[in-house]
This record gives sequence, structure tokens and C-alpha cells, in this order.
Amino acid sequence: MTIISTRPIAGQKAGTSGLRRKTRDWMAPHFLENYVQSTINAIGGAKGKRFVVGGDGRFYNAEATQIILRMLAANGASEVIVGRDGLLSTPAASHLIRLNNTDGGFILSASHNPGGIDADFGLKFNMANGGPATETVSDEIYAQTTTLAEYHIAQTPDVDLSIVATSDLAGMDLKIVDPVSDYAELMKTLFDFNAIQTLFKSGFRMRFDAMHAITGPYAKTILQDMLGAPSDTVMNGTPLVDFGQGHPDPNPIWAHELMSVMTGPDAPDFGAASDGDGDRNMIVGRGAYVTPSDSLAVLAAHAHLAPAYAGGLVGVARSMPTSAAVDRVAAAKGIPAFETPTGWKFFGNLLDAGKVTLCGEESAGTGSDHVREKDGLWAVLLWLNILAETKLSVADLMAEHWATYGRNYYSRHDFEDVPVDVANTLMDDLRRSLPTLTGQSFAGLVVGDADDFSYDDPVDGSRSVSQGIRISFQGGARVVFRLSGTGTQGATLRMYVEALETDPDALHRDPQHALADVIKAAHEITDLQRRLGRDTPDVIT
Ligand code: VG1
Ligand code: CO
Repeated sequence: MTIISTRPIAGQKAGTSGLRRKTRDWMAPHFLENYVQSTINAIGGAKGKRFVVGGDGRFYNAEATQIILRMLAANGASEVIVGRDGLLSTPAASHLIRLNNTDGGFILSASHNPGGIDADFGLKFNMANGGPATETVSDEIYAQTTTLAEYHIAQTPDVDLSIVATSDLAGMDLKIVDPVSDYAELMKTLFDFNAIQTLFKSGFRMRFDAMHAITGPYAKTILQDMLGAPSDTVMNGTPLVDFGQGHPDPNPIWAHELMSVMTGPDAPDFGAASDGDGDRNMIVGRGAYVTPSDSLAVLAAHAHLAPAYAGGLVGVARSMPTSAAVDRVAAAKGIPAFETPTGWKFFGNLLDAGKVTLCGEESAGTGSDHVREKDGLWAVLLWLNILAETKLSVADLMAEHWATYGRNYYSRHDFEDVPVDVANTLMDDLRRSLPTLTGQSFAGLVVGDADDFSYDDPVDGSRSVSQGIRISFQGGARVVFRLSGTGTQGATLRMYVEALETDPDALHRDPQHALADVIKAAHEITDLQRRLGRDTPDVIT
């Protein structure tokens, strides 16, 4: 055991989901060690505590896992449960923390960000409830990084993590577990596996794009081995350290390989994709892409068809930029709908307090109270369970949903790699203009209300401010602006547009056309073209 002197490294402040930086930054002397020790200090030390460790398998996952294990041992942890080869999807890690009643877990992931030595790496700490560190704990971790003077590490050789076994690392119990099996067992308790098996037996075909990331082994085990889907169901199913040079973000742009299968001749009935760490999902039917906000609403409307949710939902929650489609379902069911800031850490308290069963975000994250993270494969299985019960196609299910609740046309436009000062000035100016926006007209739309979203947590009373600017127009349309908190280069401006349509003859339009006026108004309000020097987004979801 040695104590290494170190100095604070500037800027180790977590964003929306843990700390994400360029991989080479993490590989620089003391960078990872400082952050891990600061996390340990922030939670009052590791002595006698038990943790889960695992990551999405990206470049540096293996090396970083070894360092974290040696540091936990040197800080006196009594036991670490680690996924074989240092691998765990984010939802599987959340489940293992809860299943084993550990004190928390370290998840090595930069999620949907690309992987590789010249790409991104990340680390986040999850707490004993299995959920991401709250804002309060995240702030404490950051405070620790600014004063850190030393860290503890065991000087031991690398552990062989390739075999499921129990061993000892410098006095700490080390349990290497299969990354998939406990998670797969949990899924079996939530869904009607027989009904889904019957669906596949009847000739129902699906493609699951693991995008060369962590869900490959999970999807193969659950969909193909347990549920009997054909062996060509999972595509890009072998995790690679650079995700095959791809961008493991499940949206129509980055999952274009799946999209072309689903819109091509002889398309399967159902398509899905997941992200780098397995917590996101994209859902697409034959020729029918499902917007994540709509997916959340459909799941809320039909969750009772799956055994775990047969008793109904106690409530639902969505992040603020997510469309209000799920609110309409909640209203019809007479259950509460909560609106939180972006990021899963805000759902944890609501789930722990039993106020909500289902939650989701427009960025393709959906989850329930079965873990404390969003969960990609879980969402896919709930969809399959619903399709098995309703016997409807995805397109028909969507048509039925919109006919019942109306359609919240929705789209997110991302402007990436914007100079940080340009992005900040745009947001500051917008914020300053808020008091005068109401009543003004842009592209023919009159502003009804405009504010900078802040959230008062109904469980612990904490307040989070400046969580995105929302501007609603008379007639129900709205636009939201916020800056991404997961990027590692420049700023990403996210513009979220939404408009409710209830006219039965106008439910099947192209969202970009249906939203054209709102998009135009949003550009006018921010003077976007002049400020960014362009008006075409990099990514449209
Ligand atoms: C993005 C998404 C947000 C999500 C977060 C982490 O954050 O918008 O909804 O919770 O990523 O997801 P931001 O700050 O870039 O908008 V993951 O799957 O990247 O851990
Ligand atoms: Co993710």
C-alpha cells in the first residue's frame, strides 16, 4: 500500500452524467487516480465498504479498472464485485449494486460518446440505491478534487479478470461475476418471457443493433438464447474498444445501418438499438421510427400488459425537454407526472420515494423502478411484451396512440462543436431577454411564457437552477434551449421543439414539416444563423 502525493487537477467537474474527458486526459499521470480518490473522500472513505466496478468496454476500460481496484483495496474497501473483463452495462451495474446491497459503484463509461485513444472516456459514481450520485454528492466530489493532496493505491500486479472467481486483492475480497446473468434473471421476473417466445415462434422478426458496444452479450443471451429469436437478430454484437469507429448513440443518424434495414425491402417487424453503455434505446418499427418521447408515452399507456406493472403505475416522470406526450397518458390514467431536469440523477429520489414507476428522457433513455438507471434492453423487452399482447404492428400501435391522445410532434436539433463563448453568449442573451419575450411574435407565433427552468426536488428539497430555457407559444407549441453537459469538445447547443396536434387528419405528417413554424420562431428568437454562422443542425432526432 502506498500513499502518493498529488496536486489538484483543474476542471474535474462532472457534467450531466459523471466526468467525461478525452481518453488521453484520463491516461495522463494522476488524472484518474485524483478523481477516484476525490470520490472516495466525498463519500466519507471506503473503509469496510463494498462496491461494484465495471464499464462499457471502451478503450482504457481494462487499465482503469485495475487502477480503481487497487485504489479501493488501499482505501480499505472490504469487497468489490467486478464484471468479468471489467465489463458491465450501466443498468446491470445499477442492478448489482442493489442486489448485493453494496455501498455504491464505479461505472467506467462515456456512454454514447465515441471510444478510442483519441476519443472519450468517462467515470461516474453511483450510490447505494444504484443511481447516479445526486447533485449534492457530485458537488462534494468536485470540492474534493480542488484540494486533493494524496491518494492511496496498492502496489500489486494486475488481477486476471477473465475468469469468474473469488479472490483476494491486498486484503480486499474480489468477486468476479458474469456481467449478464444477474441482469438477465431480473428481466425474467419483469416480463412475460413465454408470450415473447410465442411471438418469435410465430415468425416475428427483429434486429437489435448493439453498435459494437456493451449490450451485444446481453442482447444475445436474452433475445436469442432465452427468448428464441433467430441467431441473426443481434447485429454488431461483439463489443469493441473503439465501437468499430462508430458513434454508439442510438438515433436515426448514428444507427443508420439499422435504419436502412428497417426501411428497406423485407424489413423485419421490429428494430432496436442501444448506446455505448446500454442504458439508452431506440425503437423503430417496419418503416416507422418512434420518437423517444413517444416511446415513453406508449410504454406508460401499456406497461400494465407486462407482469411487473400489471398493478398499474404510481406515477411517471420525464426530463423537462422531453415532450409532454407522457403527461397526456398520465392525465388520462389519473396518475401524477413529474418534470425534472435533464439527467437520470434527478429520477432517483422520485423512484426511491415510490412516487413514480416509469421515467424517461427525449434522448432515448427509458427506465422504471427495477433499477436506478435508464435501461436500454429493458425498454426493448417491454416493447416486445406489449407487441406480444396487443398483436399490433409498431405503426398501428403508434396510430392508435395518437388517435387516442393526440400527437406531440417533436424533434431535437443539435448544433455541435460551437465555440464555448459563442454558445454561452447565446444562452446569456436569451436569459436576459426572458422578461420581455412574453407577448412578442416570432414567425407568426406569439410567446405565451418564457423562463429558465429550475427544479425543487419534492423529496429532499434541493433546488437545481438554470436547467434549460423554455419558451412556450400561444396554442401549445414550445421550444427549449440548453447546452449539453456530456461533450468533451466545444459546446453543443440543443434545441428541442414540440407542438401538440389533435386534428385526426393531421396526425401522420413529417415532424420537420409539422414543426417548421416553431423551428423558424426558435431561430428568430436566438438569431441563430448569425451567431453560429450556420442554420443546419449536425444531428436531428
Ligand atoms: C445527454 C442527454 C441526457 C442524458 C445524458 C446522459 O445529456 O441529453 O438526456 O441523461 O446525455 O446519458 P446532455 O447534457 O449532453 O444533453 V448517457 O446514455 O450519455 O449516460
Ligand atoms: Co448511456
